[in-house]
Amino acid sequence: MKTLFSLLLLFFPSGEALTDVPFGFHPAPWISPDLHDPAYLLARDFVSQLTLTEKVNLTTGTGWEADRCIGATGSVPRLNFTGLCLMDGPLGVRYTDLNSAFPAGINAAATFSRGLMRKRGEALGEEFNGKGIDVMLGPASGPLGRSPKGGRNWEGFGSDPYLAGVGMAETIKGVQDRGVVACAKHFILNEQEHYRGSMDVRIDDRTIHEVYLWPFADAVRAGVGSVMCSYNKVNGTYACENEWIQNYLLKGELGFKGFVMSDWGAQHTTLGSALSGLDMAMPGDGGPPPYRAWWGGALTEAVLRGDVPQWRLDDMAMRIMVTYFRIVSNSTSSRPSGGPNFSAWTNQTFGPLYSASNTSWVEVNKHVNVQADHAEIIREIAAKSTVLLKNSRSVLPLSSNVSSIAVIGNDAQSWNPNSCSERACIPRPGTIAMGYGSGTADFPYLVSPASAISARCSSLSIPFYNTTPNWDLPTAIARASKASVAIVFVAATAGENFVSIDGNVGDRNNLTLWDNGDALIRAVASVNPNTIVVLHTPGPVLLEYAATHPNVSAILWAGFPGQESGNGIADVLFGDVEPQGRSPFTWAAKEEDYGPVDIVYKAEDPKNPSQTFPEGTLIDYRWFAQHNLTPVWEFGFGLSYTRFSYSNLQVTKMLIPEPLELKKETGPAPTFGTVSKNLSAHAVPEGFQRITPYVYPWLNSTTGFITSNASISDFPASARNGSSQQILPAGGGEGGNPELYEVLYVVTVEIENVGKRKGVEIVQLYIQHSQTSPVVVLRGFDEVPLNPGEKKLVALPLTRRDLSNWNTDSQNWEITSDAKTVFVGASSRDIRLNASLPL
Ligand SMILES: *[C@@H]1O[C@H](CO)[C@@H](O)[C@H](O)[C@H]1NC(C)=O
Ligand SMILES: *[C@@H]1O[C@H](CO)[C@@H](O)[C@H](O)[C@H]1NC(C)=O
Ligand SMILES: *[C@@H]1O[C@H](CO)[C@@H](O)[C@H](O)[C@H]1NC(C)=O
Ligand SMILES: *[C@@H]1O[C@H](CO)[C@@H](O)[C@H](O)[C@H]1NC(C)=O
Ligand SMILES: *[C@@H]1O[C@H](CO)[C@@H](O)[C@H](O)[C@H]1NC(C)=O
Ligand SMILES: *[C@@H]1O[C@H](CO)[C@@H](O)[C@H](O)[C@H]1NC(C)=O
Ligand SMILES: *[C@@H]1O[C@H](CO)[C@@H](O)[C@H](O)[C@H]1NC(C)=O
Ligand SMILES: *[C@@H]1O[C@H](CO)[C@@H](O)[C@H](O)[C@H]1NC(C)=O
Ligand SMILES: *[C@@H]1O[C@H](CO)[C@@H](O)[C@H](O)[C@H]1NC(C)=O
Ligand SMILES: *[C@@H]1O[C@H](CO)[C@@H](O)[C@H](O)[C@H]1NC(C)=O
Ligand SMILES: CC(=O)N[C@H]1CO[C@H](CO)[C@@H](O)[C@@H]1O
Ligand SMILES: CC(=O)N[C@H]1CO[C@H](CO)[C@@H](O)[C@@H]1O
Repeated sequence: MKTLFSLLLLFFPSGEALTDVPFGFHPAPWISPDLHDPAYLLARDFVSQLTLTEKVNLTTGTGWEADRCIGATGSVPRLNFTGLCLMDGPLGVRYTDLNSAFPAGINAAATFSRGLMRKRGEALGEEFNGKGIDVMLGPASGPLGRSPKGGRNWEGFGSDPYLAGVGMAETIKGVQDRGVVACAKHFILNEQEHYRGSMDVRIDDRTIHEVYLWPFADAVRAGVGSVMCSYNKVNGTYACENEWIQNYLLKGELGFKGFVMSDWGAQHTTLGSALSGLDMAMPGDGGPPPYRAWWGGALTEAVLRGDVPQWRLDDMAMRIMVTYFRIVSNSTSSRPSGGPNFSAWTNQTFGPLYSASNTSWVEVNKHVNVQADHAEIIREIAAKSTVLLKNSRSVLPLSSNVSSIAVIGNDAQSWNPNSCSERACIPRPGTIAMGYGSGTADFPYLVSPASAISARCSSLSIPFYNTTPNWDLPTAIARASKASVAIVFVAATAGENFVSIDGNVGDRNNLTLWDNGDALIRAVASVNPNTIVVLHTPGPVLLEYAATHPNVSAILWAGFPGQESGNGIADVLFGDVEPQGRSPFTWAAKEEDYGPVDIVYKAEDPKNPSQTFPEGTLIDYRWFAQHNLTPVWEFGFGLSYTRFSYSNLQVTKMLIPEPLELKKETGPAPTFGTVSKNLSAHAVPEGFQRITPYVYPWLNSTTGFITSNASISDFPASARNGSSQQILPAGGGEGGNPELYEVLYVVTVEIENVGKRKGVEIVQLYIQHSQTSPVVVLRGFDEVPLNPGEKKLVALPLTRRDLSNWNTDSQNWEITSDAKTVFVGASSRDIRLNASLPL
């Protein structure tokens, strides 16, 4: 442990060292040979034929805007391998046309429907595949949503790790089933946009395991092909250079077999990134001269110098190619050959193949329509993700007996939603259906609430009025007082820090509505007793006044529903779709109630911003439970148009299978082919025409090395050690030790629809790990459609992992001896039944 301790001191100089780590954080784990896996065999045959520079080409992007995609790797022309095309983002293909704009991840989460999450993933995969894209840069569970104001929370699946893990796994399976590699991002702790490029997040071992790493474990278990390391630092070291999170946690403990790519520009060194487990540098350029890249030619030099062992480079290449052969080239979806059939960098039909060099003008945009029938699933998710937060006097669903309807607010209106780049519009004359930044896509169209509701009204012969004055309250009041029902549409937005709206640099500056929204609600409610509020927001806003206002009869959160926004909300308002959305985050009465999780807007030391997470595992509803705080609406909350009763909770202990015989050691690191020591063999071939400013893998000089190897002394010898390594106790399979996923108990409960309408109940299962804490955590859910009077038995499995806590000493999951209770109910606070677990 002595060498380990000094290693820790070296890399975590001001952090607390772990004790008894059985396996250091070096070397970077390699994928073990799997001779039963056809993808492994194909990759082995392919990589074995590659020269050093060809291998390096696979690991390094060709540079920002060099090719047609957001990211593109080098190619291997000798073997007809065209390289990989990587594109944003998590809700649709960004920077192209004739694509769909799907509901955001936060809406997929709010459906609490594994089936809809999967279908959304499949449809996304079909669109990326149809454009000739190899890697979709999503889904995201980082940020997880520690702070409700986090700019990119809406791209992911809400602030509960269990729900986020399900969202990740279902999306990944859907996308990859359609022949596109998914990318789980951003790994890890990129919880805020302010200072994201330098923020040092200092996090304890238990919190990272039980909260932030959890959804990534589900992603790895689902077979995700790639992971994107994030911009921030973790315990003093940049994420993409961090041997603890990449070598130890991701590749060691979680057994990740795909490749790790850097976020765009998140790589900072040649050796640090290579030896800590990075496999692909994106976008490839941005490093120092002469190569203008941290990898490319600089990595070729590092391998020739021996600073990066051949096995490490070979493992990078294998991880990329196994993934490619497993997911892309084996796809049953027809994939046009020859790379993408669009360019991210121009909307014109003719344009440069090589955008940064403005050369090779061809028909670069084929304008392939990939939308198919995806509008249907988009509309279904838009409706089923709508969370009915309040419905007093049963004002909803609306029916033909309503004598008139007024729609009020900018946020209901039709407009050109693509009129501002990155969806960062101020002022915004129309409805909002996604956030801003790189997690966006261009809308093919956007159905506004006003147009959809107006169409409904005309078919039901209900007089319809529409007004837009967010700032002109007298007009809003005049209109609202004349209608029998007034529907107010209000919004807030959030996004990524490279664009700023109204001073919101990605993260929201406050938790109130934008554009005078609160005043508009109050004005309308002051005169109309059937005021319905619809919210398009990236997360919670402070709405206690509306929740308790007698004239605000209904409140619905519609999130960021995508292109079918208006149809989706109309389906719920008029009762064509039963509301089944449940809030994937907690709505506090006041901001302080969330705990010490505020965004660091102004760092004490702006050059070295750092952040601890003092709340530990207690984010969102867990914090409220621990501190006995009452939220306005809790995590998991959502009303229905009918009512459900819960009965007959039973816990069945399953047979505990024998522990699996795990391999205790890996084999030694394999190498594929040989690397010539002859420097001339790695020079640019004679007569090769460079495309400026492409990043290439070739040596700049054949007489000696140009880059410095000075920093190799920063690394312990273990960083280059390719001999057999111990397998971590919590490891041994994709997603960790396979035993963690064994079902130990099955919880059954009967649900009955005791109302007069059909409806969908979202049954939720929470676990209390220890009686000394009031905190319960989500560990299961199911979507249960029921007709009036119908009753169903629902079975919810509980795995070893679900019942475990992370033990920092043993570095393993452990079911503590504390008594544990199972709670089943309709939200994190609306618990209907409980039972103790027979341990
Ligand atoms: C391709 O997919 C088929 C069907 O799922 C599977 O049997 C086969 O092993 C896969 N091949 C590769 C190279 O992954
Ligand atoms: C590396 O990729 C670039 C860009 O695709 C290509 O021009 C070059 O020939 C490749 N180099 C090797 C060694 O294959
Ligand atoms: C590459 O493609 C060309 C043209 O289709 C073909 O003639 C050649 O055999 C291919 N080479 C390899 C190594 O597959
Ligand atoms: C990271 O820092 C935290 C807080 O200082 C500490 O508790 C934890 O042990 C550190 N992790 C590692 C791997 O050093
Ligand atoms: C392409 O068109 C979209 C939608 O109108 C627009 O948002 C985007 O800025 C355009 N991109 C370029 C490169 O002109
Ligand atoms: C790019 O090339 C085209 C065609 O050669 C030319 O018309 C255009 O001006 C160039 N654009 C820039 C920015 O150099
Ligand atoms: C309309 O009818 C429904 C039942 O169909 C009833 O619940 C609701 O209160 C009525 N609304 C109005 C405004 O009369
Ligand atoms: C909150 O931020 C939004 C957007 O910048 C702004 O419109 C609103 O006025 C702010 N709210 C308050 C109370 O300052
Ligand atoms: C509710 O609306 C009625 C008009 O129908 C109005 O008289 C009353 O003041 C409103 N209540 C509140 C609390 O604003
Ligand atoms: C080194 O490689 C170059 C180019 O491939 C070749 O011409 C030369 O003969 C090689 N030198 C030795 C010593 O093998
Ligand atoms: C590489 C690729 O995706 N090519 C397709 C682009 O779109 C045309 C249709 O216009 C297809 O024929 C290509 O196969
Ligand atoms: C140090 C060195 O040799 N740099 C060369 C690298 O290649 C570029 C372009 O080919 C030359 O301009 C540099 O002199």
